[in-house]
Amino acid sequence: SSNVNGNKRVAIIGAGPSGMAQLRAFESAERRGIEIPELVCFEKQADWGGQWNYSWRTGLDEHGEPVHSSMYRNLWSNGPKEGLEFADYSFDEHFGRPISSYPPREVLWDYIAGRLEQSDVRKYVRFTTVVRLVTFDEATQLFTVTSEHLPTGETTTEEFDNVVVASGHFSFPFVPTVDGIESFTGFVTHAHDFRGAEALAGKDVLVVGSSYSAEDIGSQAYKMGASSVTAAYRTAPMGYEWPERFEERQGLERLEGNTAFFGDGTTKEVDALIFCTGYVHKYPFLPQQFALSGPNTLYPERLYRGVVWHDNPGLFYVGAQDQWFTFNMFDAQAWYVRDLILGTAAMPTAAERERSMTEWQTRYANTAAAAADQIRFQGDYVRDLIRATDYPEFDIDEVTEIFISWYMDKKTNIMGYRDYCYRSVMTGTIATKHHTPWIEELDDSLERYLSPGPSSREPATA
Ligand code: FAD
Ligand code: NA7
Repeated sequence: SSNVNGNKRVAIIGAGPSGMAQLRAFESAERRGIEIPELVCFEKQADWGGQWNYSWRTGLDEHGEPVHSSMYRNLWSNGPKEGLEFADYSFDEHFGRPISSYPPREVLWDYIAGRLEQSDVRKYVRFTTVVRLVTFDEATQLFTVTSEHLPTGETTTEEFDNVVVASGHFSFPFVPTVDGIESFTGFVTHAHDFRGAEALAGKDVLVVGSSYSAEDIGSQAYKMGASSVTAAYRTAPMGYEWPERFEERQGLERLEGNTAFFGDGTTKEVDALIFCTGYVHKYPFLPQQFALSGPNTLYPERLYRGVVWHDNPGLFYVGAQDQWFTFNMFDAQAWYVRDLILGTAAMPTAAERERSMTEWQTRYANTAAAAADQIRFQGDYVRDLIRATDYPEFDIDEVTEIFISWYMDKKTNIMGYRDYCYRSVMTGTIATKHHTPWIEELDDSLERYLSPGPSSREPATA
């Protein structure tokens, strides 16, 4: 069968953490002497890293393409790095010493990229090349991928045995409307186009939503000196112990000029409105019969084991679910997808896939809404995949506990949780405290992060 694999061609769409995990998975098989298919990874940006590859641009990029990344300058990991650590490439191995539990964006980008820089998989990536269309030929059982090299406009059409969709799903903003918003003269945007909170200093800021983006963009605005932050939730408040100048209110009902009206009958004058209302699954290069749609969920429908497109099992998705686990979950998925493609894992029959999807869907439907239960569900999902592959097994129960502690830390100290430290389940190393508390740190660069920092020259305090 090795010969068969050598003749196969696999397209990977996207070189973010999920596409990079797929490259790594094939490379690790190759290192064990297994013949791998010809890989072509299409990446519309000029570098890899997906969301972690920061761009100052918003709207359309220099080629007129929608800007992919929703990252902002000041983003620091919103969960402990001990929850996302790769099982085959530790933070210790990359940085050569312990670091803190919540590194800024550039530090995480460096870590993701560092794992692949030890191999030559970059040769498989066609950068600044966007996938335009994927079709499937029933007669030949091959996929046709049409792509465009953006700098030259050159269009290429090629055939592949398999396609792995790793294009992310936090790029196309979901933007509801608000009655009266036409009369609002302040600044309006969506989290996707938010790049930094400095310009919000002295402003009364309204964020709409109650998930990660509302929490963190609200916190960034607070950190950078907003006069006030109001978070308008639809279903349930975040419920943290917010500092003064930060509050939650139910339901943004309407705007009249710059006055916001809430569900409890109160009003607030605001200068800036940021929709933190989430994203939609959108795959402009996929015909409807291949395109995932629906809500941001831990178990999307029609995906066997969260990765196989049930209606055409030659097509895979990596990273399509909502995420507590991230990088190591993408690895687990990519290793399993690799084994299905190589034929070292058997593709179950349609009936078996149906049975499995129903079982997991039922279990998911019966999972309580509480964070701890949702985290455990995803932990079990990741474990199931890892056991099916040779990805290094790690203590998922302990990682689940780390996530639950993180969740509690936020309850006790929403503006200070990033100063807490966790122990790696991969190496046993305990994270070190960053030299400067998050709330005071205004320089998010890798250089500053790895420097001894100002406090090293000051006498130690308790
Ligand atoms: P992406 O990172 O989105 O990468 C997809 C890639 O596909 C991109 O490089 C894109 O250019 C490319 N692409 C898309 N369409 C095409 C096309 N048609 N042709 C060619 N290439 C294409 N996770 C954490 O673990 N910790 C965090 O702190 C954290 N913070 C986040 C903050 C924000 C603002 C957002 C939006 C997400 C955050 N995440 C965080 C979750 C994030 O989704 C994952 O960490 C990770 O980036 C997902 O990887 P991915 O490869 O699946 O998708
Ligand atoms: P999420 O996690 O998908 O959350 C979307 C939020 O938007 C959620 O609180 C929703 O509230 C809220 N929402 C959606 N529609 C509306 C309307 N119409 N009105 C009010 N509120 C609404 O997206 P995020 O951007 O926070 O996070 C996505 C990723 O980016 C994540 O992985 C992070 O790491 C960064 P609901 O509870 O449904 O009422």
